[in-house]
Amino acid sequence: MNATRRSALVFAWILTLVYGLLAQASPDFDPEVFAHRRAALMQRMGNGIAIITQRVWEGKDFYYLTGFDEPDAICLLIPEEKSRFVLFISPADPSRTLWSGKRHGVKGAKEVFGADEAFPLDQFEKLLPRYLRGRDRIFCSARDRELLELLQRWVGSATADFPMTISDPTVHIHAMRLIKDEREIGLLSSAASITCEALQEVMKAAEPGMYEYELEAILEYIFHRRGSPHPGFPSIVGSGPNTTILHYESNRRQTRDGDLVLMDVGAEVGRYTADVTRTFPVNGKFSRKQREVYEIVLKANQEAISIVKPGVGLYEIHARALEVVRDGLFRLGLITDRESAWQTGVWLMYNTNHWIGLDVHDVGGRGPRDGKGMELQPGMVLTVEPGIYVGEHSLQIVQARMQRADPKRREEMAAFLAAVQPAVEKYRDIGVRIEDDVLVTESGYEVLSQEAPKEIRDIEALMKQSSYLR
Ligand SMILES: [Mn+2]
Repeated sequence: MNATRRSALVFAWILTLVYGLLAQASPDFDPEVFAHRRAALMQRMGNGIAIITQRVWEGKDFYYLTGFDEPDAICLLIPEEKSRFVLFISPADPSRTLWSGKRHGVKGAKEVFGADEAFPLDQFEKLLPRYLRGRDRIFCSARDRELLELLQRWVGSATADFPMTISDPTVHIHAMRLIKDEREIGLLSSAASITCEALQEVMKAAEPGMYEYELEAILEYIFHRRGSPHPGFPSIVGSGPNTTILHYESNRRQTRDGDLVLMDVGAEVGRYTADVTRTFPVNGKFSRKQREVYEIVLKANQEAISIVKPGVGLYEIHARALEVVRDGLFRLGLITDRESAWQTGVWLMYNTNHWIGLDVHDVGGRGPRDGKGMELQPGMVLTVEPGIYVGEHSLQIVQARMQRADPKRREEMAAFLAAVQPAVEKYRDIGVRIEDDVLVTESGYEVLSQEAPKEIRDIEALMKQSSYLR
């Protein structure tokens, strides 16, 4: 090996090292990742041009393709041009920096985000025709009314060399977002791990008399200390009757001895959010009736997870959970007819799975409604979150429906209400949800949130431990 070659190797080695350190310093930004995604989308575009705007609901798609998350930006992707990736952004401006922080500006758009060309946003309308010319198709979101109106003014105008067809690329982008790569799985896995550690700490610290927001504070303290800058969505911390409110977020109630606490929470790491729910007794010991409801939900959670593997349909996972819940509700006397879907629906009223990712309810759809739903594939990450909620409001919903029902149906509903009354008295204000984050693997599944205990004996044992945060 000659000296020049050796020093070149050493130089390359130092570059790799420095690059590695930089990449570590900012785990959520690696320009290669985003370039790779753009290339994958552009492969499906032929001689088209994609115009993707950073507006509220397109935000995550924009980030997914560019890594750029300042508001008010537009991205062009043009596979057959020399400049394949063009950004229009708000320019760097000291008075804006004073109020709301630094912008990357035109220079940063190119240097940091790898744009081939970048311009201030106010030049978009002027420069767009230049990029449209010679393309045979425009890809833009059907929901982007403002952009569509602008395009309609040009497309079909006298200038014949503008593309005439507009199609929506969203379905392609969402299909890509549905399958997570190694890096995304790593981020979701850290997010889930941090969430589980925080839930463990809350279980150790919890005692009757604490306010829901105190439990929230302990949870989020651990999030921040472990590298999650904020929760991926507002933390749900419901105690007592609040456990039966699905999206309870006010978190102001003082817990009492004998309450269950339901926490539906998720740390965000590198823009990816976990979504985990645990339900536990604030005094550290499940009562007999809490245990009865809890065991059903736990079994539903475990059985639904156990069938996760490639090829299984999303609705099949849900159906398995529902079956276990239905049998349990029948045993408890909360339903009278196993065959009646509406009866089970009184106590479990939602679909028990959704995707997670950049959004906590991530994109990708559920597949055809009538069949088994979307087929699972390796790299998908879904929640499995059955629950049972014995809230007074659920009975009121049945009563309201009764008013509108035909006489036969009304009779059926009245009979139901009368028959379940004793069980409702017994289990009133008990709400239980157990939610895990599950990665579909080649051979089956991996539970990313398994560090948060969910077996009754494990929860009770953990809650006996002392906490430095009480
Ligand atoms: Mn969820």
